[in-house]
Amino acid sequence: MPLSRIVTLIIGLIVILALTLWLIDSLSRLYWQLSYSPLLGNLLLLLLIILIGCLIAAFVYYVLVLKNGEEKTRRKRPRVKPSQIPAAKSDAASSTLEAVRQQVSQIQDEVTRQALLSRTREIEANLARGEIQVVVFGTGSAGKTSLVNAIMGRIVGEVNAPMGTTQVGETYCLRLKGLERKILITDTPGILEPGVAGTEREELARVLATQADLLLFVVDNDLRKSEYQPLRGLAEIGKRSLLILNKTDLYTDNDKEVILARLRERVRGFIATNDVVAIAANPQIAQLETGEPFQPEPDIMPLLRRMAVILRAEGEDLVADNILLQSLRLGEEARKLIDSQRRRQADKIVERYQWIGAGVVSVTPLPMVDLLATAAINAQMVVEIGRVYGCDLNVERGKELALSLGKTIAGLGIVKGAIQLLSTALQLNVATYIVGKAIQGVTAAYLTRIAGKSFIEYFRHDQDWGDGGMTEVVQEQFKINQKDEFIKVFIQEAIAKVVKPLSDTFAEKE
Ligand SMILES: Nc1nc2c(ncn2[C@@H]2O[C@H](COP(=O)(O)OP(=O)(O)OP(=O)(O)O)[C@@H](O)[C@H]2O)c(=O)[nH]1
Ligand SMILES: [Mg+2]
Repeated sequence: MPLSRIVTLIIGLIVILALTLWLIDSLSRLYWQLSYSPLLGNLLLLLLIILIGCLIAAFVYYVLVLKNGEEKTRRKRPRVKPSQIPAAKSDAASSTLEAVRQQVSQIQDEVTRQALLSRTREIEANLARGEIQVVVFGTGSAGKTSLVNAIMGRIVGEVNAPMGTTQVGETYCLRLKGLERKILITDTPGILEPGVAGTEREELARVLATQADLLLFVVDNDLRKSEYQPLRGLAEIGKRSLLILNKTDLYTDNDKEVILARLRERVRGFIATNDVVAIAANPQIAQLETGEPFQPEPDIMPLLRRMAVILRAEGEDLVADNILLQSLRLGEEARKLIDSQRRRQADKIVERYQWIGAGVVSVTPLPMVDLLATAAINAQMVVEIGRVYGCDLNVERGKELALSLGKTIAGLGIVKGAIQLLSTALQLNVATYIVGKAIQGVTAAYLTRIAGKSFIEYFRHDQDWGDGGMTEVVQEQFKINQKDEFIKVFIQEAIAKVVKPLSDTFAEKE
């Protein structure tokens, strides 16, 4: 409690005490004066008791009502400290980041792992700093830098007619009245510019746009298709965006309204009508009646007003939502990287087992075609693929899975289909009598591959065959592995790994 309040409180108490003493003294005197009449004395006493009772009742009532009222208003308006990100959202972002960090630790490539870790740290730092990032984005020469200049009230970036003036993202700091957070405004290079350098700059601009808490998408006319797509894409990932029609000084009032209406219509559904605003960031020099040149002031008030409303009302949410969004995107990126890392490992396992199976079947040919399907699929391969995906299967379960997949392959007639496909391809490369000897081994290798690839899909989707079941996954893999370019490579490998060893054995026997 501040000192001034304590002093006031003490003085108040002393005054109240003095008044009470004076009151008691006056009343006791009155009582003695009335002592000649006991009735009057008792009446005075009764009056006093009633008065004190009323005072106590009023005090209790006041305390209760006040407390209730306070509670209600507290419940109605949860008081969030202005500089604090809503707790639930920031917690969600923190736990998502924690999950991402755990995912990242599974990535084996050191450089990629470090890069992702540094991005999680960056997001965390943003969460702690809590600045609002406004990114100005749009086609080259739409007037992005001019807008940043006008907002900052001074020349901060180079403005020029040809596209590509802004080469890198430039960030400036701004404070808005009534908003505790700092606002960082980032100017970006234009999108949709020609050439390799243009594409690279666009890539940078897009990265900056996805990091924005609030996006200012600048156009200088109706939206082109090439502008609509990135704008819609960004809105779809949940980016809070304003669409800004710049250079309105070049249009008549009527034309300006027509273009604005058209823009609002085009973005209906993902940008609200009042989030489409018209400005003139750097109006053209006009001529006064005297013939003297005159530079009109930038007209960006509609944008500043809208930005202020949005940032005051949603600033905290925008920051939290964006951090959550970025954490989720990073998580998705890490998930994809882990998926491709696991796939590479699992592919290696399949590669290894397919030729083991081929060798075994070549030495002991099987009497029935369908048996080939069940024999080719090695339970150990299933267990190893499962392990890559973090599933600990025992060999029994591996056998069960291998057997049911083998039966599915046989039931779908894939064995016969594969024999046909592979014999035709082999005949183009080796003598027919060798094809006859080698075909079972080569088919076994091929079936092991189809099975292995199907199991990869199964483990990738958390041990789920999907809506179409095992059959659909197997058919899909058979389709993928029938492609000419794959068969060519496979046959060359089969010749080296199955046909050649077999021919060598025959040659030795002869
Ligand atoms: N008439 C008019 N011209 C403008 C306005 N705003 C910008 N310009 C002009 O448009 C041209 C491009 O402006 P910049 O601000 O450099 O555009 P930019 O979007 O930053 O361009 P890049 O950095 O190349 O992508 C310049 O010649 C500006 O003077 C405006 O409100 N009215
Ligand atoms: Mg620029």
